[in-house]
Order: sequence, then structure tokens, then C-alpha cells
Amino acid sequence: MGHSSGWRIARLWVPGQGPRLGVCEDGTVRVLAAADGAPLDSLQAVAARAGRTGRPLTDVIRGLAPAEPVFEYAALDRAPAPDSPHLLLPVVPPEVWAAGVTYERSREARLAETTAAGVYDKVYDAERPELFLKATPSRCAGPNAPVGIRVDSRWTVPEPELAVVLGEGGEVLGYTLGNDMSARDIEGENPLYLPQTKIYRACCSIGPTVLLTEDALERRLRLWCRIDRRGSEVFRGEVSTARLRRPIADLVTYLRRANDIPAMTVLLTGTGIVPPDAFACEEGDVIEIGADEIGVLRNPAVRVA
Ligand code: DO4
Ligand code: MG
Repeated sequence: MGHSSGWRIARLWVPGQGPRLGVCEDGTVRVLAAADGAPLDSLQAVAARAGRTGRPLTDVIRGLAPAEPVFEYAALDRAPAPDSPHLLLPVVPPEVWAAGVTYERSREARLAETTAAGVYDKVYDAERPELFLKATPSRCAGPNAPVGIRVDSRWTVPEPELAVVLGEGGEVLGYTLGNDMSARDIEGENPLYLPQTKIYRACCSIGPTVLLTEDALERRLRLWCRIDRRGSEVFRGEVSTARLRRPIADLVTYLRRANDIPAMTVLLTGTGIVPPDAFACEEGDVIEIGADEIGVLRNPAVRVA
């Protein structure tokens, strides 16, 4: 096994066995096992081994035994069902944090929705970024699992974001994609409603894989989003992460100031893709967020009461 630009790690459900960690290669996912053959069920387990030996995660993955079975990635990328192998959240983050107004497009969108002018342009330019607690594991959806639209929101949109998986010391262990579902009408009414805008059942999806790499690629990714309604595309947008206003390391520095974060915390780095103001997500919409290096995170939207 080997990959010059990194390793794409998936977590999958294997009926009769449970969660397993796998490495993606050429359209397949190969389950990983420790050198003694013991199956690995999480990135946490691999990180614990790396922590014990002081080796980078990419090295530890390289040293793992290629195990059976091998799955077709396309066959795993399906709605979760206990009897069929399927993709799971690639990492179960004890906490998900998010940064806001880190792209010019996000600043513009907040100015259009808000009754509290001044708040968003100030934070876009300020030294201190906007950071907020976004989700806990029970509020996170993996690939193909539903994401929520609050029952009391008429204007909810997905926020496609580059996400980083952090180690206990704040080091970036890997890159993934996240959807920061957001109720624009509730936030627009009053910015103090931010927690209700952002945190509710199935408010966040993460995946489909985690890219472990030592390459400095944070400014080189092209993120895209596509939304389908009853089989037709109703929105498509894209952004380069080169437009991110702040280095991810700066976001992490502020996140960790006077604040301990547990290993495997996920940080969403803010959205640079916002649908036009007339667009609101509806139940049944299928939201896809993609980057070539990470894959496509697909989730249907449902109303949550
Ligand atoms: O306060 C607004 C939240 C902004 C946000 O989530 C983003 O820019 O991605
Ligand atoms: Mg966001």
C-alpha cells in the first residue's frame, strides 16, 4: 500500500463485525488491521498507536497490515442500513467547532440576511475570528445519512466547508469535508440566536473520508456543492480554499486559547459557497459537497421537529 500525496481513510460498517477502518485506493476500500491482525475500528485507535510511538499518523498507517475484506467504494456509498456494508462518519469527533465569516462570500451573505449591520463586516476584518461550538457526536450525520432543516426555519441552507481533524495538541491530523447546516432566517432575526441557528438535531455532516497528508494543501483545494431536488439540479457552486481569509493555524490558535480540545475534534473552517438569497433547502433535497482529494459527501435533507 502506498500513496505519494497521502492516505484517504474511510470508516465503514461491516455487518456481523461492526465499524472498521479502511484505506481507499483505486475505487476500493481495504479494511485495516494492526500488525498482530487485530481489526481497527477508528482513527482514534490509530492515533493512540501513533501517540505511543511518537510517529506521524501517515507512518503508522503505512505500517498497518493490509487485511481482508476489500469493498468497492461505490457499493459502500449508500444509505446506511444494518444489513449492508456502508460508509460511516470517518471520525467520531467528541466536539465539532466552526469558524465563521472566513470567506468574502460568507460576509456578503450575512450582510444580506441580518438586521444587525456591522457585526459581520467587523468580524471579517478583526484579528479575533468568529468561532463557535457546532455539534456533538449525536448531532453529526455521516455520508448518506439525513441532515436536518429545523421545523421553525423557512430559510435553511447547507454550508459546505473544508474541515480539519485535530490532535490533542492542535496539530492537523487530516482533512475532511463538513456541512454546517444553518437557519439563515433565525440568525438574520438576531445574531444572539446563533446557537439555535447552528445547533440542533442532525445539524452537521462530516465525511466521506479523512485525507491524511503532510502536504500543505489547505489553500489548494477546490470545494464544490450541488443540490438536487426531485432529480434536477437546483444549485451548484464552487470555491477555492485559496480564498480563505485566515490560515487554518490561526483559527486553531484561537480555538485552543484558554480552551482544551479533545483529540479528534473537528474544526469546520467556514463557508465560501452560499446559494442565492432566494434559495431555501427543502425536505428531500440531496446535498452533495465534494473535493477531488477527499470525495463526495452526500446527504438528503429532512425536517426535524
Ligand atoms: O455567524 C455566522 C456564521 C458564519 C458561518 O458559519 C460561516 O461563515 O461559515
Ligand atoms: Mg459555516
